[in-house]
Amino acid sequence: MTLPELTARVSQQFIKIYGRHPRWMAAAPGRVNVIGEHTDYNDGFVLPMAIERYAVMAADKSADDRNVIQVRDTADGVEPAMIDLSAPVEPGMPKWGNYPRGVIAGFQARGIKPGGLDVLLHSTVPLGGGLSSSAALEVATATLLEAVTGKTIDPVEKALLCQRAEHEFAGVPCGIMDQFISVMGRENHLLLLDCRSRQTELVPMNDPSVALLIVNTNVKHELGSGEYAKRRAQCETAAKILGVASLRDAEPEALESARSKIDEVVYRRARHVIGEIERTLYAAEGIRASNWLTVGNLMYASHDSLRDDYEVSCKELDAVVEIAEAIGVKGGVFGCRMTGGGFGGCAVALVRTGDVKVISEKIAADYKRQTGIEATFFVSRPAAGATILKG
Ligand code: GAF
Repeated sequence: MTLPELTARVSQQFIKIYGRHPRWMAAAPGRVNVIGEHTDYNDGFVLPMAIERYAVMAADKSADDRNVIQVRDTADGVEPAMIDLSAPVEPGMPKWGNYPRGVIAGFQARGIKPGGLDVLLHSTVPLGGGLSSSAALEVATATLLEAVTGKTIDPVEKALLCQRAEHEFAGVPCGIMDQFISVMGRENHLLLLDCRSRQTELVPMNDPSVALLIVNTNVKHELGSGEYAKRRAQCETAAKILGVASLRDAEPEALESARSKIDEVVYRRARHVIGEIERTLYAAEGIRASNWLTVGNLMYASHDSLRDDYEVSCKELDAVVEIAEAIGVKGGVFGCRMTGGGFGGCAVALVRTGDVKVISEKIAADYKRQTGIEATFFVSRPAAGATILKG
């Protein structure tokens, strides 16, 4: 469904649920990371793109003038989040409401007061798919509040406000990639983001002969499980031992010379990060030059490193990548890797556009045979970042 179609549909649903037209609407996309995984919180580089899957929010002033933001979800059986603005906003139940809560608290902290609202949320970003459904929800909330209050926040500040919501209200010590791309995505471009300087460079990705095929293993990924925080801590330990501010500053040779002083697991974590930062820069060069073989090989190398050194893959993601690799360039696959935090969720494959259907069918059949699970597939062009749709 295109964004205008989605907008019309959510507007209709708002009318059905609240009995009047929405006055404001906003959307923010999910993302797929082409390469640069677990590098953002190490001050490294990432290369994501926004996808044509969105969290859409529609709103009107609260019907009964209460100082409460009520957020309903269009999905059946989801408990609404009631966010009372008469006291400082804090984490609470239902848990999903902590994403909008955290963003509203961020606006309050800046002295921006949205007042009571009736809000409807509809998201087409698969939940737990590693495609940043939570960042899309945070950024959609922030964009909606910008529309409601007429106060625009600088894009970098806005992404950081949403990241803080995730840290403080959802308890996930994430990096800055997901919120940045959801705010700053551009149609037909990947975003090369330097997570240290926060400088961004748009990398054109508009060659119609290739496509990014997203394969959802339909194994849910959970970042709150503690493994993510553990990886972050291991990276900090490695940086400390190497005497650098972050792994961005570590040379591969320095890591090798220090190997005997470093715990074996911590050593492998650092090896992934240092290698991945380098691969990301090479991949950006490859994309600029439409050198799809090189980009594809870097994607495979990234996956191997995430599986063996960083240990954030799972057997289902490995199965998808192995099937894709077996199809090979002859069958139209240049490269494939897990994408996002890991432990389930999606893989992303760089494929020849004309072969998308055959490749999807082959992966679906072999994956089902190996795991008993139905995978789901979609292709997305690089999409634009968050936008005010109405108001
Ligand atoms: C998750 C986090 F939210 C990101 O900040 C990033 O670290 C990613 O995992 C791994 O690259 O999506």
